[in-house]
Amino acid sequence: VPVTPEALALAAELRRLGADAGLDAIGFASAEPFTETRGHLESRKAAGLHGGMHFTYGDPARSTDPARALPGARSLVVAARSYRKQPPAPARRPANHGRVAQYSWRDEYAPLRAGLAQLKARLEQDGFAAKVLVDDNALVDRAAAHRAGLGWFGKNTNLLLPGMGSWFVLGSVVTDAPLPTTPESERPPDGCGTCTRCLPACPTGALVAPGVLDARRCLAWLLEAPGSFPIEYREALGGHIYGCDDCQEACPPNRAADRRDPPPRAAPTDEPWVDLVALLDLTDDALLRRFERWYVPRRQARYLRRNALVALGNVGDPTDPDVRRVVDAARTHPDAIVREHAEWAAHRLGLTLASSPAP
Ligand code: B12
Ligand code: SF4
Ligand code: SF4
Repeated sequence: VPVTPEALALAAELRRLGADAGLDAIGFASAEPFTETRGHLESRKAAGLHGGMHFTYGDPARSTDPARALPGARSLVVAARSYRKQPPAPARRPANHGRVAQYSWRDEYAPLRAGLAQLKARLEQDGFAAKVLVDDNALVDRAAAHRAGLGWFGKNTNLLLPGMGSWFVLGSVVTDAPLPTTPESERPPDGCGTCTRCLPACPTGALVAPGVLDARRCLAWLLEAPGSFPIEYREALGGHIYGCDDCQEACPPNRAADRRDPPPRAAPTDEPWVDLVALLDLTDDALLRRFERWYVPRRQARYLRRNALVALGNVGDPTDPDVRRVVDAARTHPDAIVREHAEWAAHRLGLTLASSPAP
């Protein structure tokens, strides 16, 4: 499609608008189906690497075809928004606390969505149809960002932006507007080179080959998956309670970006740590309200308890009477899943049941 001066002017204006709305990088891509990514989704699903995840794996044909989300789709305006922050004090884990991945210290998707909504409104002003898709099962965000020239696929499967690293959330506006797209020759080249640091940095070996993640082992997924937490990965969970950043923290381009351009300080309302004892003390209703922003399997509080018990088993202080109390209480919980993970935690902490008679 020939690029008209109007399309170029509109693209320039969208870039300006996006920058003003706090979007760190913007690129344009054609809305043709992502055939290669569809192949990746289908072959990985066939090999079981999706570990039962639905998301984009539920209907790969749909999630790789933007026209399914917006009939007549021609272009994607793809944006990245940084969520990197310097941890607030204390920088080290407080006693009996679990660790939250940086993308969840606050709602990072809302400001990304708001920025993209401004671009959508500008497109609609010219009579085009437009739809915002952020972390939605209808679009493969990393593949869109890659096609729009925002970055390269790291061996940890994250999309890295040249000079800026991978601490970004990604989203798009899909539109029927004809916009200039980034030609393949202008996309950033692979920036990993010979580095392979992320592969051994994964505590469960979930990066089974460069660029290939086995969700059955990925802690970020296991914390979101229903059922029992696989026993073989419980110790590896350490203190993680939501998400996992290990393969990004090990990544040299992320470290270099932080040195060059130190991130802003976290706000007092950011939540890098969660008090696991306080969590286990909440009622089911209060638990689900308190962690409303998190993806909790089937919105069942039992899974928050399960995760907290495994994390507490790993990082809890067995001499703390409150730790003993919540673990003991969970050992007699009516839910068998909670009981089983409490037994594991008690064993790992070397606790005997307070209420059981002395041998
Ligand atoms: C399902 C999902 C997950 C799953 C599976 C992740 C995965 N790697 O597949 C789980 C729950 C584990 C997960 C975890 C995380 N996720 Co997630 N997740 C998604 C979701 C919903 C779909 C991703 C998807 O379709 N994966 C399918 C596979 C096929 O894609 P892929 O892994 O990206 O694979 C590409 C590479 O493998 C590459 N490739 C293929 N062959 C080869 C070979 C080589 C050598 C190389 C280098 C690459 C390569 O091509 C593939 C694409 O075609 C998206 C949102 C969305 N709608 O897109 C967010 C998304 C990918 N997640 C995101 C984030 C932030 C995370 C976490 C960092 C959160 C956390 N701290 O816990 C972790 C990172 C874990 C990791 N190493 O990927 C961001 C990614 C931001 C970025 N800069 O890349 C997204 C885009 C959400 C968003 N809108 O911002 N996530
Ligand atoms: S998010 Fe954690 S568990 Fe998942 S691949 Fe990265 S390091 Fe491994
Ligand atoms: S750690 Fe190295 S190999 Fe892994 S994504 Fe970062 S640069 Fe690429």
